[in-house]
Amino acid sequence: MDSDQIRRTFLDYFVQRGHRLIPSASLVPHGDPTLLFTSAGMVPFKPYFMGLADPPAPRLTSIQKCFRTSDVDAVGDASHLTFFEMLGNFSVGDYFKSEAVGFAWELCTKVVGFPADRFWATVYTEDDEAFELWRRQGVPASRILRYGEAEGNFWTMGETGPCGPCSELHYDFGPQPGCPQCARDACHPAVECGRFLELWNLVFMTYYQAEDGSRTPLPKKNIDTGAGLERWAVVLQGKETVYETDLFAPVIAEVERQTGRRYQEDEATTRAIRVVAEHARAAAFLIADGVMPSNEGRGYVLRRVLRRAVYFLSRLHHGHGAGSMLERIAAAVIDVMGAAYPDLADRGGFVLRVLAHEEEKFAQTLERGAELLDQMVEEERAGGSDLLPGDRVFLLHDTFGLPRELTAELARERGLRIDDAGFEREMAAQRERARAATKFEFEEERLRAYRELAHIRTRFLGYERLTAETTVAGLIGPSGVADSAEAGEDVELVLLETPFYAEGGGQVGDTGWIASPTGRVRIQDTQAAAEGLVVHRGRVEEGWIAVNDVVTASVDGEKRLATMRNHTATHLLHAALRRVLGTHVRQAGSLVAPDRLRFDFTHIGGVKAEELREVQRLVNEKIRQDVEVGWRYAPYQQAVEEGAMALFGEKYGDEVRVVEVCEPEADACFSRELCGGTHCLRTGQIGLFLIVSEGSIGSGLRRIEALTGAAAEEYVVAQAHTLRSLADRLSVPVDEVERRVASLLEEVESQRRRIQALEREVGRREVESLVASAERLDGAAVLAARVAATSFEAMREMGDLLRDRLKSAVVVLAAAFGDRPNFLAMVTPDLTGRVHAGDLVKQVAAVTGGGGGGRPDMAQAGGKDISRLDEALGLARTLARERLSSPKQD
Ligand code: ALA
Repeated sequence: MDSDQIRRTFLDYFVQRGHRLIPSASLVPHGDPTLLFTSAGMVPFKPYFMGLADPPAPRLTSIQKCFRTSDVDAVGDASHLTFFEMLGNFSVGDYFKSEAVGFAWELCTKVVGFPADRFWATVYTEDDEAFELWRRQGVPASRILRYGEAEGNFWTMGETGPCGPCSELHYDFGPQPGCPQCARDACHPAVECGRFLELWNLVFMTYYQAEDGSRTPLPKKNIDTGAGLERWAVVLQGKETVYETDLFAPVIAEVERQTGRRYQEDEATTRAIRVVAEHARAAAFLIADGVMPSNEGRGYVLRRVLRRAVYFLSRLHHGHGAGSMLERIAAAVIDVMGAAYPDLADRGGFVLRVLAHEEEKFAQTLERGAELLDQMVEEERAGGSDLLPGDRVFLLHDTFGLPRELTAELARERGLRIDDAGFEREMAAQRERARAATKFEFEEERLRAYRELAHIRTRFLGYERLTAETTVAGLIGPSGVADSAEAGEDVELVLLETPFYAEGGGQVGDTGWIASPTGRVRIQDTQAAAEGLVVHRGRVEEGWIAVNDVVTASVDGEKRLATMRNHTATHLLHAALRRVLGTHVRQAGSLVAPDRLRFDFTHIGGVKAEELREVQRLVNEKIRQDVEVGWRYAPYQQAVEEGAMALFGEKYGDEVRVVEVCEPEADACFSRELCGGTHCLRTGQIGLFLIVSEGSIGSGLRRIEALTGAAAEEYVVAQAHTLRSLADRLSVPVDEVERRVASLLEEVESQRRRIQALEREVGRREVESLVASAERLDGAAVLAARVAATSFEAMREMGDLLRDRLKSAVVVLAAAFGDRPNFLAMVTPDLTGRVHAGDLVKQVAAVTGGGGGGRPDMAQAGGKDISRLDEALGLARTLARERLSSPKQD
């Protein structure tokens, strides 16, 4: 069976048994800050299991693309992957253990045709029911093992989330040579000698695990299963590792072509080729789902994977600089996977550009990191150590992206070892920082309250109106669900209907008032706590408010209208960018607030001023045409087929809202997006659109900030005012300001050049007198003097002149600038064996309370106490004399 047949067979089987087929969700989990990546098939269904949202059907099946960071360092062996496809069937409160076991067994042994006598099953220690179920399918009792939590038979998502005991199916390849347990006929799946391969995990999902580790029952009993497509392919295609299956073979072949190496040439080569292939595949999928390389969060994980790929490529190809090897390898990935994942194929061009860009950049970083390493090695050696400390290795890894393996190798070539334990400590500290940073700060109390209120579905009225008469359906006080709250207390109110928009799709939540006959609540924010559960956050300002109160909810209209202008303008901006820059442009983030809009988008390279002007012109043209902004509901698939821009991370749902700006007479719409936000009725209401800034916010990512409506007007008025007063000060009319400023700048520049020339002349004369004052010691000159320079650059220039004149010399110059003493030490190459400029300047600067260092021939340092400058120069002279008269030591 090729991998596509496996996918089809699996899905057909479950669809025929009443399961709704759900397409793979994005690798970036939608609305779940507890997770960096979609790491299992059940992730998009988490709200269903928790009872926070209704599933589209009680039985679901999917093939979910997954990414896991836990095994990055193990990639390269036979089976560990960062990216993989998980086949799964799910029951949300529908069938349970017996059907799940029955389905799995029938599909494996009757439909797919795995030989039944190769299977072993594992069950959770005390799960007699599961044990009995496998027995009934005909699995011999000797091959049903009871494993505890330590062996992985209690599945959890992570620190929190739905979880439950699980039961696994393992495939037995037969005894492995070299395995003592196999030899004694005592081997079992937990031994990990390569004999067993886990093919399917069935989770009997019954609990919710809270942050403190406590487990409470979920509303219903559920089934969540996961089977690795790649592993099935290994067995069904009779291969030894995933890399030989049809999912990887063409990619491996491309790595071989690019590097001129052979897979299985030797162990290290095989591993490197696998890492490159695996990481190229994972990176391509991550980028296609909107992740861009960066230094934090998801982007950092992507960057790490990419850099490992480039590093291993450089090992395979002896040096990088081969250009876009990774790009061509990823093209092979897209060839293999594009049919099953059309999004990957659609965004292929963009994916490849990002990869080529990152590869090129990292090649440079690798070089810079290597230079820095040279410096560090020198310092350590000078200090008599042959160990590169862990914090240095970590710095190279963290700041310069130099993988530890590479640092170790380069250091070894220079005769140093690296401090592995120290590096591990730094890494552990960083992991702890990262963990603390990504941990969801969610008070358990509040989460519990939301689950309690999850049955309430607030109807949103805010597309048509800004006030509504309605009823308080739920109330959350400081310690959970409550009946009432009074003046001074913070509350979250849940209403039966609401005109308040809950933050989403980049648009901020509405603010306003909720008033009852007995009290008033100032609403500062509106959020969706779960699907359909809208909470209005605020503070009771007067009286008190209670559940079942009839209230008037009024949105702050002026703010909301301003927000609507910015939201509609955001859609026009997105469309205009795609017209002007190309259709690779995609929204990567967006903020729609009352006072401004911010739009992040993917685009490699800069945006020219005239392109930006054209974008702004197009948007304003649409505004002047005063086109109607229409919206309607449509099935997701239809909307996407009609060309609606679906954003990354959009969740599959039956009906989506489409917002479009179409002129009646034109056949194509200017803008069409899936969007739940609130919009102007007509584009003319935006009034004016002004881009106030544009720039890069990371590789391949750019940000535009813009204003509309009254904010844009105020901006123009303020700018005009500034220009007017500038013109007044320059005593010219406004349209001559530019010329006047240019001529003033020219004047300043020519003055600067004159001063520089003068300074240089003074410096040259100073050099002459310095040369004359140098002391001679055994043919070498020693010079330590104060000079009038005002920058390190000027000092270095003098240093160079002195070197040329003195030929063999130790020179220390001191100058006062920036209120501080500064030092430059220079040693001619014939003397660096005896005097190290870096060490010298360090000791000298220390006299004035400063520090610094550098190369053996040139170094600089800054000090603090200017009154001790002469003393410092005296020490410089003494040290230089001492070292020059000591015997040469090389
Ligand atoms: N969610 C389960 C897993 O990831 C099936 O193994």
